[in-house]
Parts: sequence; C-alpha cells; structure tokens
Amino acid sequence: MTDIKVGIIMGSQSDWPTMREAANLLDDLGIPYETRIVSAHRTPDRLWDYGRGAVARGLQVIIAGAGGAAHLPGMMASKTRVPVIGVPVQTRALSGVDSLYSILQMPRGFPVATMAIGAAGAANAGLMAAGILALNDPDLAVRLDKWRDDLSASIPEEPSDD
Ligand code: RP5
Repeated sequence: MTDIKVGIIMGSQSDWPTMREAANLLDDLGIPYETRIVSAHRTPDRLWDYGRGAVARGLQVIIAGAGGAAHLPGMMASKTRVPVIGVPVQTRALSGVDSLYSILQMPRGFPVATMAIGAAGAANAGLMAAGILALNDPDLAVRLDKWRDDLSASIPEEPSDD
C-alpha cells in the first residue's frame, strides 16, 4: 500500500497535455497521485497488471483518458472495482466525439463515470476524484469547499468590455 490514492492513466504521451488538467487540480487540492501511460491497444499487459493491482496498492480512484477508439477506461473498469473516471480526449479527425462514445456507452455492470470532451473534462475528473476522496477526508473536504467557493467568488455579476 502507498499513500497514493489516485491514478491518472492515459493511452499515449499525446494525451498528457489534456490529462495534465486533472493533475493540476489534484496539485491545487494537495492530493498525491501517480501518472502512467497505459494503452489498451499498445500495452495491454500493462493495462491488465495495473488493473489487477489497483485495489491491493490502495488506489481509490482511477482517472483514465484516451482518444479515438478509447477503450482504456472501459477495459480498466472491467479489471478493477476501483471507480474509473473516463476523460474523452479531443481528436483531430472526429473532434473527440469518437472518444466520448467509446467511453460513455458501457454495458450494464461495468460503469465508467464519463466526463466532457477535452480539458474541461480532465479538470472535472480531478474535481470528481477529490469529491470522492473528500467523503472520508474532512481536511480535503474543507479544501474542496474553499476551492468551490473561490471559483464562485471569481465570477463577476456583470459582463465587462475589458
Ligand atoms: C489513443 O490513441 C490515445 O489515447 C491517444 O489519444 C490516441 C492517439 O495516440 P498517439 O498516436 O498520439 O500516440 O490510444
């Protein structure tokens, strides 16, 4: 067991600019995490090993991002009961709709909590992971509440021309 409760995994190095948004949120909230490139197609054995070991290693949430034929989140959900939050990475050919549909339409029994396409979805995945962990971590709950309050306070009441 390690102190790390969140795994951020992605299908390719090319997904990292998107998935970094999830990592940034976890950094902001003081949540340790690990990052791995785990491809459903290019490194299936790595996917299997990661999923098989997730519970024993103490992971409590897995954020999985992939693009195109984005099978990583669903396959990870098939391999571990650790909740999987899926991030559809935006693609050039089909704008990420391919990724979204690949991740979203899981069969009954093996859910993936699917976020929006791209950077906003990755950031929200970090916040969703924080919300799950905060259920059993009062200090984190206080930090997350403050983060949310700060965001609300930053929104002006009126639009400006600046
Ligand atoms: C997927 O294929 C990855 O998640 C990535 O979004 C996409 C393209 O990968 P690269 O060809 O850029 O490595 O497996």
